[in-house]
Amino acid sequence: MDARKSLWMMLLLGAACLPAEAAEPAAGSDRMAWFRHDKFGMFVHWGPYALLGGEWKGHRTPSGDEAEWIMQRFNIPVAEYREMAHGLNPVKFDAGQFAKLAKAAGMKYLVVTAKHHDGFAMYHSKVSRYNIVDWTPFKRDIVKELSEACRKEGIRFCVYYSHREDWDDANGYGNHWDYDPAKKDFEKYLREKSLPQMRELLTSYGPLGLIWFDRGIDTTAQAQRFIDLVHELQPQCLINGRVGNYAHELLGDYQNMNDNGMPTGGLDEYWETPQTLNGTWGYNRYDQEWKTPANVIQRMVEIVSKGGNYLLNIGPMADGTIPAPSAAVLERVGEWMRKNGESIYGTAACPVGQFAWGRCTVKGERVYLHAFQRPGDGVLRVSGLRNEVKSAWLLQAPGQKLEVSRQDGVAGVKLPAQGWDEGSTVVVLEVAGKPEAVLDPVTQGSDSPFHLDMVNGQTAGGAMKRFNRDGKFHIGRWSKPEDQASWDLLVSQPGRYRARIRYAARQEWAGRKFVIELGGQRLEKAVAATGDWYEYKSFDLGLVTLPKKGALRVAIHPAEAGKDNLMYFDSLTLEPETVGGRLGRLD
Ligand code: H79
Repeated sequence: MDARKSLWMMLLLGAACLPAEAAEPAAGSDRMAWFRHDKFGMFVHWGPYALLGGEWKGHRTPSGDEAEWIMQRFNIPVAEYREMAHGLNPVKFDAGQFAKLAKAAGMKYLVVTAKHHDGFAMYHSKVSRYNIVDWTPFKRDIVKELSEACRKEGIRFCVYYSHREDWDDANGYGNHWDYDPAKKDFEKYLREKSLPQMRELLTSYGPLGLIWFDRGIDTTAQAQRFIDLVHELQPQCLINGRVGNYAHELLGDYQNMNDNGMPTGGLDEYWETPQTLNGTWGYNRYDQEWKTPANVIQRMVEIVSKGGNYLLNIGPMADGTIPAPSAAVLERVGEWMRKNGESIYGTAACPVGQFAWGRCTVKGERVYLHAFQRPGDGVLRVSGLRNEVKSAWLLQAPGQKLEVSRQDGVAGVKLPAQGWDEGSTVVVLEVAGKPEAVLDPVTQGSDSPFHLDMVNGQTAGGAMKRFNRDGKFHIGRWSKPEDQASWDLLVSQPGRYRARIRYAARQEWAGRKFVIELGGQRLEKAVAATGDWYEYKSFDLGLVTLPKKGALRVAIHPAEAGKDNLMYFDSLTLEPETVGGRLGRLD
């Protein structure tokens, strides 16, 4: 922070020195406690596709393709794929090895593909003979063995179930090469395969931590039948957001980022990112592009620093072996976790944002600084932390206190020359009180607009920073005046500004009044429908005046209480009116 900015910071103290948004998501209850604490899980993608390993009749799947998609990629006829699946015989499979590897890696839950899009069940289903027990010489129930092994090792057992996609079933979704899409009876598929298999999974393998649905489903009513079934049979079991239609209001207990996705800023909801160790989920013998342990550690830290969970995949081979390179990476990550787990488990999102040298997580009255790289002068600078720093030490050397300086609101921690760890070196800051941020106001350059969005805004009341598959992120869930989003601005050019707002609103929400408070001014406008769920549009709100230099608060909220969401807010832009045309961002 330069001197000018820190002067402004002093002026703003009191006005803009807000407590950081609660790092813990507002939604949820005790059902979410384990999910909030555990942070790190193992994903297992395993099915008949492992036998092909990314190759069909001499043709490899193109690079970037995922090996579990091979049936669809080559439009393999059901009869041929089924014939191939008879050969699945993972004689080297040892469920204990999977659970022990997860445990050694510091993972706390395991999610296995009970049925992927190819329609093959990796458990003994009575609904369809197309399963590992009835269809293969192996004749053992993999889901059962894994569930037992996980319980023994203290790993929470969970299943993945592709509830819409089914390339084997004439009425399932996705196979257009064997079956005529026009003749599909999807309702029959739900009634006769998908929902009954879900019932089997919920009644045969003990308590499940969560069900991981994938690919969404066409209607909210269909999704609700799965949700109701889970709630009826296992009310504690969590449901991921992919249970519902991706283009509608998201359902479920938590949201998944896109595969391998990362939010730009903190979200106010529970979330998880699924990632793979190489470029495929199912086993592909040609994909040897493994992430390094350091890279995996940094990805995990980044996700946890933004309040999310990390679900990391292995793709076992057809004989039941876990590919050695993936096991080796996980073991190294586990070594790091054994030493540094305190800075991951049970922590919450970092209230003070991202640093050039790394990230942070918080727990109680501690801030964990994760240094990915050592700054040239060996000093980790932390700006924006409101609390007094009482003491600092390397997580692995608690006896040796580190020197802490404080200048212009920036804390500096002198790193020792020794004790550097792979991926991330963790420094513990013991601070006075719960870690909170002094929020940097949104500043402007010469003639440049203010861009106010979910990353630099603060939510209060019921308003939440949320994920959606289509529009990526927005602020939503606000229905009454206390549900607000706000920004603190530092005006350097007083004058007239054109205000533009960008949001998505459904027909039912049209006409609701919203208020923009801007210094002393109050602008009241009506929400206009923009189209379907996540169709964002920009609206010109006219000219506003930013009367003087210095601090100014902008807030937006519903004018009065109503039953619906006000809008899915994307951003508010304040553009200086200049002679000879507008400057800045144009939509
Ligand atoms: O189970 C894993 C994926 O198979 C599944 N989700 C993760 C957890 C997934 N389902 N759908 N998608 C991912 C997105 C669809 C990607 C596709 Fe493709 C792009 C399908 C066809 C083009 C990737 C590239 C798969 C085949 C080629």
